[in-house]
Amino acid sequence: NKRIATIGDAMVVFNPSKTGPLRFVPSFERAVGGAELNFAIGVTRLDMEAKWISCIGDDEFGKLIYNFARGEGIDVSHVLRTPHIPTSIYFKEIREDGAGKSFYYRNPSPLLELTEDRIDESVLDDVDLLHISGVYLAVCEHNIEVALKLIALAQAKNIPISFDPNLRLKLWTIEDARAVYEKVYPSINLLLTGQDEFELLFEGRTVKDVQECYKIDEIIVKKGEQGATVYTATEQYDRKAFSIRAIDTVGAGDAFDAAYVYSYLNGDDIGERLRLANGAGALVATIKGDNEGLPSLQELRQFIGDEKLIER
Ligand code: ADP
Ligand code: KDG
Repeated sequence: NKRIATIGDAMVVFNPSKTGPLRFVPSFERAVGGAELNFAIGVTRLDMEAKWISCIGDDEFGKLIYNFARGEGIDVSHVLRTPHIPTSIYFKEIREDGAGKSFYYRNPSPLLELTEDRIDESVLDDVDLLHISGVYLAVCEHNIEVALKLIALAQAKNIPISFDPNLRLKLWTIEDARAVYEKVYPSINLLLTGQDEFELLFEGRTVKDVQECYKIDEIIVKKGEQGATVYTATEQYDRKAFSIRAIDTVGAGDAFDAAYVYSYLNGDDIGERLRLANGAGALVATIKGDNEGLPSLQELRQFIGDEKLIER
């Protein structure tokens, strides 16, 4: 089985019991989220293996996240615990159209304790791909050093690297994000980005220009209900989204990334990767929660029409 590694914060998520401004929401349902953990769950559900590197609080919520990740079958052997910093949490507001707004309580994050010297040199020894996301880079200043160390380890082993900028302007400024991402782009093979995010980050530069500048093999642009486009040095592939009623789109991008990376490691062609990725993104958007809708391989194949669905 192929194996990916990723690093990042996880949070207890409080999903609102109804849509609209948070101050009018009387109750919440507790769940678990975090972009990188969502990604790890996504690839694990698709029958690959995932190693999630992290640090969580040594508290009740940390135990919940740890058990949750283990329950999903994720390799948690590189998850540290700290008694000094509480596990991160966030509250979600959901609009009528399924779009989400986040209210974070994650500063400081337990990742403050996961310094570069605590990263085991052998952590990528058995790994086929390293996935980095911008949320991780935003959460603590030293995370960029840790990420660059992992990136260097991956490069030394010829392991491909995927990167999702996952821009969170509640965590840092666009200027800071741009400056940090600049250090990451030259090392990556796959850039998985949202369309608006691309425009914000690259201020009018074309995909071709960005691709040539940083020598990125594939730039994958996610376009919500419009689907997605992949740009290689010579070709462009467009695929429409699946038609669904979106309930909660938070996590759709992580699902897309997970399915794309799964299919990439599986050796599928780009059209097939896009079909699976659009399918996984759509499925997550149909269910409340950041990762609850992440499909198994069979559910994904049924949804995209490769297998017949028998309900009863
Ligand atoms: P990000 O969160 O990274 O910006 P998007 O919102 O573009 O990601 O969603 C990621 C992918 O999930 C899309 O490219 C698409 O495949 C799928 N998706 C998201 N929203 C919808 C929707 N409303 N209808 C169908 N597919 C969707
Ligand atoms: O991509 C989904 C994530 O946004 C969500 O699970 C929470 O990591 C998160 C964040 O910082 O927004």
